[in-house]
This record gives sequence, structure tokens and C-alpha cells, in this order.
Amino acid sequence: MNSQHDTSHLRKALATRRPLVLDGAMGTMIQSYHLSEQDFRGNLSDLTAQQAGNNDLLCLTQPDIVADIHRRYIQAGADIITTNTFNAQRISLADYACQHLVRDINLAAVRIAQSATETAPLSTPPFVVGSVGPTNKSLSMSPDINDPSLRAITFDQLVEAYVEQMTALIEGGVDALLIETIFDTLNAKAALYAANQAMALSHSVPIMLSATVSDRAGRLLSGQTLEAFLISVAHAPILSIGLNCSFGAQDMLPHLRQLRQCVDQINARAREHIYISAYPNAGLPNQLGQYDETPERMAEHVRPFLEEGLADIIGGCCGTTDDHIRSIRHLRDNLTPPIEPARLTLQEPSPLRLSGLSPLTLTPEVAFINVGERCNVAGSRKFLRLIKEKNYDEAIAIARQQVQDGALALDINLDDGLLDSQVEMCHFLRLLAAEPDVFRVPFMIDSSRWDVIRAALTCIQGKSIVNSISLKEGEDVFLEHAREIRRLGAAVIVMAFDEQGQATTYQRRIDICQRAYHLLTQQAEFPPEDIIFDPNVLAIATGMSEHDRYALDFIRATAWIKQNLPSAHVSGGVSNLSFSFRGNNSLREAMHAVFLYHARQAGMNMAIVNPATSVTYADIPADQLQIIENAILARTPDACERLIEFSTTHCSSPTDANLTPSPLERGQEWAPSPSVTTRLITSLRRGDTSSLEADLTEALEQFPSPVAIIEGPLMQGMKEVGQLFAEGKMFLPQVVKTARTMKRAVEILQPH
Ligand code: THG
Repeated sequence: MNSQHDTSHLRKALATRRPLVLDGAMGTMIQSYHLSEQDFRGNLSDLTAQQAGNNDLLCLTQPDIVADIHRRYIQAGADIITTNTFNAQRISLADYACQHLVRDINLAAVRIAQSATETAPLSTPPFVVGSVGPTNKSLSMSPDINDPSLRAITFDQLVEAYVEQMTALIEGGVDALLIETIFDTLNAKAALYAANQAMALSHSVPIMLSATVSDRAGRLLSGQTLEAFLISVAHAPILSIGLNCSFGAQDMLPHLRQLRQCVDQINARAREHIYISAYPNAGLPNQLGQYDETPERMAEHVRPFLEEGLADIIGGCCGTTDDHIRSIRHLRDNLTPPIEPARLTLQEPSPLRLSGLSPLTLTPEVAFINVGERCNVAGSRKFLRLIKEKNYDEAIAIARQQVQDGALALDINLDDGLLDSQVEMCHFLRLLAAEPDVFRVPFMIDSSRWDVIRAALTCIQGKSIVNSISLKEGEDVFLEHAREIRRLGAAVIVMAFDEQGQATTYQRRIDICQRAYHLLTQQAEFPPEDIIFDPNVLAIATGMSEHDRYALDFIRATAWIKQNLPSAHVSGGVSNLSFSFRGNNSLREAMHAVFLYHARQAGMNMAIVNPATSVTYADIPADQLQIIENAILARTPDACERLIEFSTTHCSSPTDANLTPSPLERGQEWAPSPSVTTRLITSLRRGDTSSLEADLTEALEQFPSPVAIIEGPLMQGMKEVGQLFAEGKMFLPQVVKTARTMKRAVEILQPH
């Protein structure tokens, strides 16, 4: 190990609570040397592409300039300097035909930074952190507005590129990796996955993360809120998290306050403290795209970061120079740190935290998560047909409707013998990534195939739930899958299933869950709050008396799990319970309501359900309730027979036979019909193309010309969108959807 520090040194330095000063921008400083194309190229004459602007290449061709910049930052008072490697991975370097230089650049960059620290005036040399940028490709966003499912790169390709870079940085001897300017959480998750691999190849170093927010609402470009982002990356052992770039310090302040709150919540229950970093730009860009806030003004804007105890690491990004860092250092040295707030420590267990674009935390307030079941080719004939017909618009509409009906998460299952499940899963997830009103909730990846599960996790920026793993194939496979799920940052459902088969009795259910719990928490270091047990909801009233106690035993097992396996949760697929009564929806829904009522009392806090159901426990007529309750709780030996009898006399009409009419089939509620102009504006704002055809046809009759429609309601809609975006009330993926909708509208009008 070449590092001049023990890897815990950085953590110790942060624990003193005196904020550490990070350096400023590399790019701004390089520009001040006015280098020519030839200077960039140096003596590397075999390079064919244009190299001007390939800043990282200077580690090889102009090492003295890079060293000079580091020295200037150290002299200005930086406690931490950053290697000149922001783009030094093969994906970004491909633009300069320099992929073959990745390792050399990174090794040279660390060497240069380390040699610069030797000139430091202090007794403790500054820390050297390895800069890892986001690359110029996004894993969550399509490069083509016409094809939202397209991706310029895959997760595994990005991981491979990062492993190459990070391995060189770590072998070179950096004190930490700084994964910075994160604009897409999925890219960051790939970086974390790669860091884990790179460290296994050499040794561990702390990981620092820094995201960049791109709108006033404080979301990442890929649409996540800061809290959702934090949840998506919290599976990795991170030393610090923070913000860089984005706006100037002044505009960063509210986002930093928000981040502080989220991090404090996590720190309250964490073993290892997560620190916060902030290195803003030198103000907002001027008309020429330059950042020109003076060092003094920037320091004034940074002052509240320190006074309010918002940041533990503080430095500069675009536009900052050694003078800015000197000002910030001066500020730090002359400020008495705020009285340490009574650090929040909470005894209660950590909650389950999930995310889509928004966070979802299972707290006493959100005591129960209902997961929509309808995007399941095995559980909905309609969904299967739509996928087979490649009618993805309507398949997505099923997802959207469930969220509108109140589903807090969505189960997605594409396991079917006639489908290429992995391809379909990834395609569907990538399409959903462009649907912010769907993707705001977390997903549950439902598959019995490991390859499908793993592939799905590499397509989602949020923190998902894997549905499911089990001990079916023994402990080794179980643990291997659990560890990979952890590295990919998901929670997990464990089915009560082992080498002997599915657990159907109370005793087998609890034995398997206990065994799985111990394996996961003791051998895979799986956090118990990320484990969700499913003790098997099986059909009752099948005519076989062995099945009579299935529901009761599920409920009893639930109570046992909640009492004996701390922090773990319980879920189940509720609609399984009533399979014997297919075709009799009203009875099925009543059974589900009764089952949920009792299972929730026993501690079940998640369930896969049809979110459109309107039947509640209290609505069920007393006589019917008693019959159903007797069967579910196995109160009398003939309770299930009674229920079957009751179902034959109270069968719903045969038209009910094709099962749960989804709210979609019941028709969209567009109730008191607004004017066509209002409808078009609403469609644009929502990015909803479903009623465009009809509305535009109507508009063509009312407006003098198609152009008038474009210049009237459509432009009006776009204007509103621009306004909402400027106010931070809409975020980028929503705006992209709007643009697609506008494009579609113009296409419809084209022939006219
Ligand atoms: N545990 C876990 N995951 C699961 C289940 C579980 N995933 C799948 C399933 N069970 C839960 N999902 C459903 C979805 C639909 C139905 C049942 C369970 C259902 N569908 C109608 C039927 O088959 O009668 C079909 C209706 C239609 O075609 O529209 O009942 O237990 N972890």
C-alpha cells in the first residue's frame, strides 16, 4: 500500500469535527495555463484524435503543471486534494481514442498528487482522494427522445470501466475514492458495485459520494429527490455524501439543509457516521458560461454551511481557484464550530427504506405497504396479452393506474415460458424509467429466475425489493444471491421454502424463516430491516381438509416472526388465498379484506394486492363476515365447507367471471368534461398521450387551422411546463415526457 495514511485516518480527521477543506476545480486552473493542442499531446505522438481539453491526459504529458496546481491548492490550505482523473475511464476517454491509457493516467495522477503533498507545510500531509466522474453516458436516461427504452451503455459495461479506473487509483495509493458529480443514481450504483470489486482486488479505501442537483426542487437529473438518492446508495459503506457543482453556494444552501436532515436520520441509528461534503461552483454561470463569483463573495455564501454545521468537508467546483480555497480556509480557521447539537440517537430499529424517484420509508406513519400485483404475466391475463402483443403503452397504463389507485410499490413479473423474460423485464423497466408518475414508487422484482432478478436490478436507480430468494437450492446459493442483492442495493423477500420444499405448516414456516434470518444477518451481513419474510399465502377452501389451516398458520407465523426476528418484515401475496373462488370477485375481495385485517394485527406490514379493491373489513355484512372469518381462522372443523357452500349460493354474475375488472376497464374518470383547450393543456402537462387523438380531432373542428392549435393550446401547455420547471414544480424526466407528448401531437396534426 502506497498511501501515506492508514485508511481510517480520514475518518479520524473528520471525527474531530473541524471541517476539512477540499481543493477547488482542476479545469479552471488548467485553463489559466493556456495550453495548446501540442501541449496536451506532449510527446505522445501516436495519439490520433484531437486531445485539446482532455485534461486527464495532462497527468502523462504535463505532469509538472498538474503538480503545480495541486501545490497551489495545498498552499491555499486544502486538507484534501483530488486527483486529475475525473474522466479517466475508458468510456469518456474513448472520445479521445485514449482508452488504452486508463491505467497509466490513473497511476500517474496519484503519483503526481502524492508528490505534491510532500511539499506541504503541515506536519500531517494532505489526503489524496481519487476523482471518479459520472462518465458522459447515463444508465437511466435514453439518448434518443423517440425511444425511451434505449441506453447508450449497460450497467455491466460501466462497472467494468470503473473497476479498471478504481483499481489503478487504489493500487496507486489514494486515501479514498471520490465518486463525484453524480447526476444519475444508477451510474453511482454501478460505481459503488465497481468499488467493491476493485477493493477486493487490492485493498479497501473509504468511499465519498457527491451528487449534483439540476433543478430548483433539488432533484438529480435522473429525477430522484436527494432523500431517494441517499436511500439508493446507503447499502455501500460510505464515508461521506454531499453535493458539488450544481449551482453556486447560495443556491446550494437549501438542498444542503435538506441533505443534513436525511443524513442525521440515518446517522441516528448507524454504527458508522456518514459525513457531508459540499463543494459548489463559483456562483451561477454568466452569459458566457463562465463562473465568476469572487473568492470573498463565495466565502460569504459558504459561511452558513459552516455556521449551521451543514458540511464536514468543504471546497470548490467549477470556476474556483486557489484564491477561493484560501478564502474558504480562512473562513474555516476563523469560525468557531457550532456547538455540537445533541446528537440524535435512536434506540428503535432502523426502518425499511425504499425508493423510486421519491423515498418510501416503512415508519409508524406508513405502517403498511400495499404492492400492486397487476403487472404480472402470471397474475393478469390482460397484462400477459399486452406484453405478448408488445403493446407497452397499455402495459404501462396498468402500472400507472395502480399507482393512481394508491399502490405504494409495484410488483413486476414477466416470467412466462413463451417470453424472453430477461429481455422483457429490462425493456419494461427502462420504459417505466421514463414515466415519472409510475417510477416515483419503488419496484418489486418478481421472478423465480436469478438471471432475471439480477438483470432487473441493473436497470433501476431506486432501491427495489427482490421477490424472491429461498433456501430451495441450499445455503450456498442462497447466500451468494443475498450478497449480490446487497451489492446491487436492494431489499429482499425470503419465501418460506427450503431444500425439502414449500413450508405449509406453522412449524416449518417459522423454522425456515429463522434459519434464513440467521444466515442472512450473520453470514451475509444483510441488515435485518431489509429482510421481508413471506410465509406463503396458500389457497384455502379447496375442498381438501389439509388446506384448512393455511391462512391461520400464515397469520400465526407472522406473529412469531415479528416477535422473534427483530426488525424483519412480513409480506404475502394475498390474492392467492382465494384461488378456489376464481370468478367470484366480490367473495374474493371480502376474503382478502378479512385476511388482511387479521394478518396486519399479527404484524404483516406489506402485501401484494390488487390496489383497486374497494372492499374493507367494516363493509362486509355480518353474516358473510362470520362465514369468511371462521374459514380464515379455522374456527370450526367445517368452516371451509361452509364457505364453499356460501359461495355457490352467493355467486356473482357470470360476467364477473373474467375476474377483477381493473379500474382501466371501468373506464378512466375524466369526469365533468373540461374544454378541449384545457384537456390538451392537461395532457401536455401530464405527458399523457392517451386522449390526444380524440382531443385533437375535436380541436380541428373548433380551431381555424392545425397551426392555430399548435400556437394556441399546445404552446400554452408548453409554456406552463416551462414555468412549472422553473419553479421547481416539475423535474426533468417529466419535462422529457411532455416533450414527447408535444411531438406526438404535432405528428397527429401533420396530415392536416
Ligand atoms: N408471494 C410473493 N410473490 C408473489 C406471490 C406470493 N407474486 C405472485 C403472486 N403471489 C401475487 N400476485 C398475484 C397476482 C394476481 C393474482 C394472484 C396473485 C390473481 N389473478 C387473477 C387470477 O388468477 O384469478 C387473474 C385475473 C386476471 O387475469 O385479470 O388472482 O404469494 N412473494
